[in-house]
Order: sequence, then C-alpha cells, then structure tokens
Amino acid sequence: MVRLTRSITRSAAVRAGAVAVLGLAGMAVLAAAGWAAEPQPWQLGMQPSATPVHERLNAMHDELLVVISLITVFVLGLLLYVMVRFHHTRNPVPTRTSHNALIEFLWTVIPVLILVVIAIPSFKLIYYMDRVPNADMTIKVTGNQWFWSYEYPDQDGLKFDSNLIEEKNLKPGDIRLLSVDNPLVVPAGATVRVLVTGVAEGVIHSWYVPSFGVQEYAIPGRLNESWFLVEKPGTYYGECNQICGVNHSRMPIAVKAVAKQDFGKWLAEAKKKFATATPPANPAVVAAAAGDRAAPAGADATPPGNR
Ligand SMILES: [Cu+2]
Repeated sequence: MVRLTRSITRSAAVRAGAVAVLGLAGMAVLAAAGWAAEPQPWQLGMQPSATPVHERLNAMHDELLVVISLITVFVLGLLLYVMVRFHHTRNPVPTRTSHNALIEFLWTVIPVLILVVIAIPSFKLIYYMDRVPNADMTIKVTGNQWFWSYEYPDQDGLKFDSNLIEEKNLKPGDIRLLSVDNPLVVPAGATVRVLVTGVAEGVIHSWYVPSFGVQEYAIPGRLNESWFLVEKPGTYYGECNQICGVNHSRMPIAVKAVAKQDFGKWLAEAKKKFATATPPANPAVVAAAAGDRAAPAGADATPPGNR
C-alpha cells in the first residue's frame, strides 16, 4: 500500500513537472512572438502597454501578484503545518487555549499594514488616470446601438461613424469582429482627452481599449472623461465591454495612431470624406428649438451640471 501511494505521488509529480515545463515553454513562445495590441489565441497576461497609464497599471498588477502570492503561500503553509502537526494521531488531546493577545494583535495589524501598502500606489494611480494632463486634442466618443461615433470638436466638428466590417467583407489583415470601416485616428505622442457619452435614445455602453488602460462608460445624458497618450504608431483594438444588447459583440473599437505629419494628411482627407450635406447646426437655432420644447416654463433653467 505504501509502495502504491508512493508510486502515485511520483507519477503525479512527474505530470505536474511536465505541465510546468509545457507552460513555461508556451510563455517563452508567446514572448518570442511578441504581442500585438489585440487579443491573441492562448494569450497569457495583459496586452502590451500602448500608453503610460497602461504601463503603470501593469506594474501595479505585477506588484499585487507578488503580494497575493506571498500571502497565499504563507496561508497554505500554515494550513499544511496544522494538518500535519496537530493531526489526531500526533496530538490526541487538543489544547483548550482560546485567546492569545499577541497573535490577535498581529493578525489584525499586519493585514491592515498590507492594505495600506497596497492603497498608497493604488490611489496614486487612480489620480494619475483621472487627471487629464494638458491635452493636445479632444475626441468625443458616442455609443450607439450598436456602433460608435467619433467627433473631433477641435476640427470643425469632424464626425463619423465606426462600424464593424462584416465577415464576408474582411480583407487580408483585417481581424474578424475587431476591424472597423472607419477607425478612430489619433496622432502618436499626443495627449488626447476622450469624452464619452451615449445617445439619448440608447443604452449604456463602455469604451474599452485594453492596451490603453482606458475603460469609460458611455451613459446617455452624461459625459465621462478619460485620456490617453499612444506612444507608438499602430492599430489598437478594443470592444464595448458593457453588455448592451443583442449586438454587443459587434461594436468593436479600432484606434489607429499615426505619425503627426500623417495625422494632418488624414484630417484633410477625412474632412472631405465625412463632410455632411447639411452645414453644422447654428447654435442660436438649436438653443431656440430647445427653448420651444422647454415646457413648463423654467424647466430649462437647470444648471448644466445638475442634469
Ligand atoms: Cu455596447
């Protein structure tokens, strides 16, 4: 019986070793292949960072992984020790100890200290993500059912819709369920403020680009703010990650970061391509129309911040 147990343990150990070696080999292959800023089959870990925010998120994640691993190993060690040392065969008469001031003090204070150590970098990062440093440009993102619209308020209100490319229309290099007809284009190296909202008749969406570390809810009637600075030119993909209805999986996000001079060229072309037949709405006319609708009188006097 003892021999049987021992041989089972040995074969289990061999199996565990083989799994570990395979896992490490898989990670090495993935690392060697390099990750694009889109999800990869069998990918482990996060997408490579495209922005300073994501670099910090990644670092924070790695730090927490160390903390959580140490805690897990420590607790597992304690459990195993207790199971072996105080097994009824070794310890037939259990102690009746019920209080130990020193241990109770330690197991209260040490977790508090660990939480403080985690909270300090966490708050620093939250404030770093929240504050939009002097933005070079602003982009307004609107969630529709089920596609995104992008607007460049600094560029004469340049505005266009971004729709999924259907599977039958995919060209070589396109990615199924991620490529779109009109990606959002931004200059690499520029700080971009993103304002995210949803159409009034719509539902809540979420503008999420994993490699940017940006996830912002698109809520009808609210304007949420975030920012990103894409360091290298390239195409970065994301998806709506707020379950929003039947076509939730069909409203991907593609952001193309281009060199500054190429961005100027793209802007000129885009302004022609997306020029609308009707001129931009005259603000005075829009205000008057809003006033007509505002009955009972005074309903429109709500300060914008309270809406
Ligand atoms: Cu959505």
